[in-house]
Amino acid sequence: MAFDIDMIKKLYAEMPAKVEAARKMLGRPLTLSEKILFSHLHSDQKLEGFERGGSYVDFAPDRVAMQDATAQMALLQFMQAGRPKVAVPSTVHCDHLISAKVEAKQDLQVATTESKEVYDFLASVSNKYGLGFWKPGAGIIHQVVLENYAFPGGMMIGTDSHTVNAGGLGMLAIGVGGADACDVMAGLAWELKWPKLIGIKLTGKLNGWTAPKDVILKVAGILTVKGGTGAIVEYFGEGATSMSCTGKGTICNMGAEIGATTSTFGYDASMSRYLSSTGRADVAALADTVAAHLTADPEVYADPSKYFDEVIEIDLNTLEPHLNGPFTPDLATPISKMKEVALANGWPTKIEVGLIGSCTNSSYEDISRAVSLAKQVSEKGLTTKAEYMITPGSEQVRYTIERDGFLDVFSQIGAKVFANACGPCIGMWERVGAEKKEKNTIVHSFNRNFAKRADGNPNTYAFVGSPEIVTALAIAGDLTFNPLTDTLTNDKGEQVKLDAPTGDELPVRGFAVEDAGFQAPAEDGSQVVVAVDPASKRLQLLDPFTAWEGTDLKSLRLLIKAKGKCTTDHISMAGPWLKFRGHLDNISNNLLIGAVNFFNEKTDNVKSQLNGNYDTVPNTQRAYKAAGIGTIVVGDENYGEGSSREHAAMEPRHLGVRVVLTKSFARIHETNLKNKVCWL
Ligand code: MIC
Ligand code: SF4
Repeated sequence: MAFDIDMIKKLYAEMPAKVEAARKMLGRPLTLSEKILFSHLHSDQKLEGFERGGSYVDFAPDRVAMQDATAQMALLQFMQAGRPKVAVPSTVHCDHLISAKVEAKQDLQVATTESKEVYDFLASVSNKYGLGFWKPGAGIIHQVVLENYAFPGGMMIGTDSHTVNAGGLGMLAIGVGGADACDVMAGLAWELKWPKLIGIKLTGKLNGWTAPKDVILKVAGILTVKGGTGAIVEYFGEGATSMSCTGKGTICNMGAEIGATTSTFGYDASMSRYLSSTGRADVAALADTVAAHLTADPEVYADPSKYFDEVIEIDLNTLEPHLNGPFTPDLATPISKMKEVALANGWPTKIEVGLIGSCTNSSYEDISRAVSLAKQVSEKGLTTKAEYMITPGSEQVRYTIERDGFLDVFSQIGAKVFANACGPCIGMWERVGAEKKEKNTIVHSFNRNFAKRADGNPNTYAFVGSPEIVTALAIAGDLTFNPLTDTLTNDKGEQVKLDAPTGDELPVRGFAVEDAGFQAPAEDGSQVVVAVDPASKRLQLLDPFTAWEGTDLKSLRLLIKAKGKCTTDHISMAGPWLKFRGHLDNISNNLLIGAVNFFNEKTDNVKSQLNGNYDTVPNTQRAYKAAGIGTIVVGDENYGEGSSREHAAMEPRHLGVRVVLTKSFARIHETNLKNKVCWL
């Protein structure tokens, strides 16, 4: 049975009347996104014809999810709210703090020792305030949410930009900063600018080497990293309904990379199958009763340009596999053009490592299709040229793929299986030799490939592809290899071709797991004590920021003018810094260390206007702070692209930056900067 089934029942019971009222008020058919938005208006929010991209509207999301790296700050804020319990079902997932070094078991042990203080804190806060707690090793937040909590027509927020993954089950799931999560857990309304709507019609059917990932790689190429800003992307058409539910999740997941508020798909048979196979036939049965409200009105998909602000059509029959990168997820190259493009750009073509998994691409279907390629290595007398690594998305998937013999096949090609956690995707990869900063190429099925993201090496060229393409390229060890047309030389000196991947959408024998890693909270948590050691290096209780003095800001000094891309990874780097996510002062020592100084093209090297000397950004800023001098940070376009981490907004404020001036901001970062944090 599903978690929180009564909440889902209530929502579905009220949905028809709410949808009808909105349809009547607007006097036209509704898109799916509008149906979900209108059925989640906060009780104090008046129903009206909101202006897309203009009106600020109050919502009541159904649930909240937080991962360990962001939950610490969100829960430190929630503890100040004075509530005995969270107001809506909420969960915490321990996935970001586990380094990938040796293999799953050993790495997990290291993490549970090293981060014990943080895990204990998160577990006891969850226990006290009624949040579900998913232990380290249980899996990556977005996979665990998809397997357990996501449901068609629901609205959730999560303190991670890839919360949008749950759109694969027909939700509106939106990434936010911790202060927003704190508001909703405290029973307050959640505000969002009424989004614009982009409709993407998928015609035809995926076939051969092409996978759901290629849809979003293509879309990212069309829309770029900021093309989805302020918009919900709604997918529809025969190509959508013929695709698996987890494939839809992959597409929605990477919608974060085009800046979209979220992405979603209408309820269909693939979602019903997925719900049933993950033990939620009850949710599928309920959804069937309101199925017409869980997708757009038929008129909308028949004439989409009338209802969406922008419509894109993609023919899956002819869609080619893509590889996006390096250094940005929107630089899309079809596999047939890669050779030419790579050589023209001087990208290193030898592939050192292929990595599959992550929250984006670790479904049973993904793994089974990748395994169908790994099997061909011994069948065809090949050897795998690159290293190959797997990070499963959840213990349920890991256990099931082990049972079904997939991990054995992978081990025959020398694969390493890391913990069910973020690992290499977020820089928690202790890659041997990365410190030498050598120019090299990796391919992965994750979602982001900003400089330094996976292994901290600025010279690692990372390309994003489907698990199938990543596996084929790891076997070939060559970025210019096109598995659709090219051959490989086997141990007999023959030319052999890889057969196109095949796999199962869902495990034929069903999912299985021994310990999924869930810990339910205490019925009455009032006696649970949450202790934070004042001497801790990892956790620090929050003090309110000083309020604005009410007068104009004058005589500010320029801390840094950042050149080019300045993502949240540049502003508050992850990897080794993740351990300080619960300690604002300590993590502030990474402030803007990845940003390129416009004037000398260096990172973490700025001129102090106090003494004319060059120093690191945090040192320079701390000196201004000590002298009581406010500063200004200047950025370019789409500043703060990427993550939901509010540290990127809190650190500058904590250290005394008064103004961030840019041509434009990414949505979540803008909200984080403006946010009145709820403990103020
Ligand atoms: C990411 O993929 O960048 C992260 C790490 O999951 C972040 C969250 C964070 O910064 O903690 C995200 O996408 O929001
Ligand atoms: Fe974790 Fe990477 Fe997914 Fe972020 S994108 S949640 S770091 S696996």
